Amino acid sequence: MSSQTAQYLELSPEVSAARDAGRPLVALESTIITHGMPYPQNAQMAARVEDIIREEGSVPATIAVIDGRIRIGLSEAERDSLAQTTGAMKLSRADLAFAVSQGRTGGTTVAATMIAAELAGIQVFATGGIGGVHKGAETSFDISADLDELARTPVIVVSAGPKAILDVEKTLEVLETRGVPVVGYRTDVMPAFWSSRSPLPAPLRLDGAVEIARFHKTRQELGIGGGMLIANPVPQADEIAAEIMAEHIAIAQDELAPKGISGKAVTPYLLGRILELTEGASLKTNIALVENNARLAAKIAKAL
Ligand code: PSU
Ligand code: MN
Repeated sequence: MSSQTAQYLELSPEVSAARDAGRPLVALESTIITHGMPYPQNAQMAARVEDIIREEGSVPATIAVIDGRIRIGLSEAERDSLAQTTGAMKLSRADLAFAVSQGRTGGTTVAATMIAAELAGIQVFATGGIGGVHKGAETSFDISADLDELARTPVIVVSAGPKAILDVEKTLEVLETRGVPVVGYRTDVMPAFWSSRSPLPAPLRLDGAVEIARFHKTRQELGIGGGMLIANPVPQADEIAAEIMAEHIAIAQDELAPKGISGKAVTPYLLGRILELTEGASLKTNIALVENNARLAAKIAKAL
């Protein structure tokens, strides 16, 4: 990392020591904390996910922008305070540097977390679900910057698939066009975030962390840039059936236009509304799938 870049990054003592010792690191995002879940479940989820990564023998690095500093690894107090911050920005590639230059605080989306992870030399990142092509994108043009980031930044993103609020079929088409491998973990079909299965085939399949690490290494050695998306199904014990979720998603989706909700507000609105419609069940499943992704990401980091 150049000193020009380093001046903006602040590594926690735990992350810094892990880097010096060459220990495996796993990045975690923070938009899921600031915009994806309510308090206090967001804070509890963020703490638990870090513990899971430590239990698996890797070191967690929760990434966020706090008062204009790109923070790689947060203390418990900082994480908890971020979880209660109202008015945090939702940062992607377009506005990460804006927040830094203006001394602002924000949660980093998948795209912004990938950028920061790469700057810090972290190759694996666990989240819930990535952003993608929204339903109705043919008129709204709403396609998440997460997809372009996967195409350009060499980080492995472990997810439960694109969020099921999206047009998953179109999301897969864009990922293919941009040259992003989508790997089903121990599955031939794409998971659907809250549900373990969708009708769509997974483009590729691997059954172990070592195989995923080998695939990533091979891509790098061949000079094929960019990241990859791992689609890790939510454990069946925690899933909600896709047919049930489809009804809730349709209700929430139909409220967007009348309420004038667009742009960055779409995903947080849909997740919040679906939480209400499922009386909290969607949040329980969301937490379970993030934990499941953290466990796999820690294993991949070790394998690398
Ligand atoms: N995974 C979750 N909940 C979330 C997100 C991921 O379980 O809230 C966040 C990620 O930060 C992702 C963002 O990058 O949602 C997508 O937002 P958009 O659709 O506006 O690009
Ligand atoms: Mn969008």
